[in-house]
Amino acid sequence: QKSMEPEAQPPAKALEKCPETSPLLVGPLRVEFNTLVNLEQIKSENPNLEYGGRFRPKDCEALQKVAIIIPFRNRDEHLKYWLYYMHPILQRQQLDYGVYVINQDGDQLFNRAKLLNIGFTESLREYDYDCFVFSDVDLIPIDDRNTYKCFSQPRHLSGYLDKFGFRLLHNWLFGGISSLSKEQYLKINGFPNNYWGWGGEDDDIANRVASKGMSISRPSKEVGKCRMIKHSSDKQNEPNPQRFHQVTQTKETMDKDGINSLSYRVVKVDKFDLFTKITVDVGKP
Ligand code: UDH
Ligand code: NGS
Repeated sequence: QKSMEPEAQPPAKALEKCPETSPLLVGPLRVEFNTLVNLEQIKSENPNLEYGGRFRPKDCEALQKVAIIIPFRNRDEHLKYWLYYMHPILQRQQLDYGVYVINQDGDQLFNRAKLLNIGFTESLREYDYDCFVFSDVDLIPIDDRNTYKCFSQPRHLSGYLDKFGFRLLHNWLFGGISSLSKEQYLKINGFPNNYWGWGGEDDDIANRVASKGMSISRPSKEVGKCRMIKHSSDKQNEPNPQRFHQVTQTKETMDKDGINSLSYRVVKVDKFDLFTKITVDVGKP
């Protein structure tokens, strides 16, 4: 008599850790922003993504759990390119990752660093991330060996931009794309909340890093090149006239302004196939 028992499954075995260097990497990539991409195409090209823009490797246990935080307002065209290029790269890097687009509601002055603090907080409400990659929406690495993970020091992943002839402007540059472990981020009390408009917030973060005895690490120039999508200036993100003074005050301000003083209101959370969008009210200056 035939048994109705389901076929015996092998006992669930813990996955082995992924290797230090992913065998799936291909190196230099072709990145251009001339042909339009659409979300349906990106979805069908990334069938292994989970809802909300989550992924973990099937065959091994990722070495890091990475939340990717994108400060955002009104850049949907850039976001499509970001998703188109980054999802395949991040999967080849064998990361356990989630993509969080932190969308500033309203039309007050933009506040990049505060949005990044919010991304840190909100992503941790969902999952036990141990590493945070903060990325502008318009930057794409042109080599997949530039891994979106955390290192023993805070890392600047976008030091060599096409718009500067792939030259590093100066050694303390920290804007664009950066990564900090949860521990590194908390050590500097997160990021400043009071840089409204363009500029200086990344210098403040670099000051925080230095004042806690850490340094900025970078990939080699060979691996660290990035392209930026050309665009015109945004509304309500004009250069902040106070930034030159503010960056001289980091040591005095950093202990009271940061993740320990963050306040905001979540307006809406949208879970899309390719990313999680969190719309927030950051207030005004
Ligand atoms: N951002 C938005 N919307 C805005 C402003 C900024 O999404 O309205 C985000 C976006 O992720 C952007 C990042 O914040 O990549 C940083 O914005 P930024 O304006 O500081 O930097 P970006 O590299 O431009 O985009 C630099 C100046 C471009 C002006 C060139 C005109 N001369
Ligand atoms: C510095 C800004 C930084 C900025 C860097 C590069 O001067 O926020 O230029 O900007 N600091 C101040 O203004 C105090 S870039 O030319 O890449 O747009 O990141």
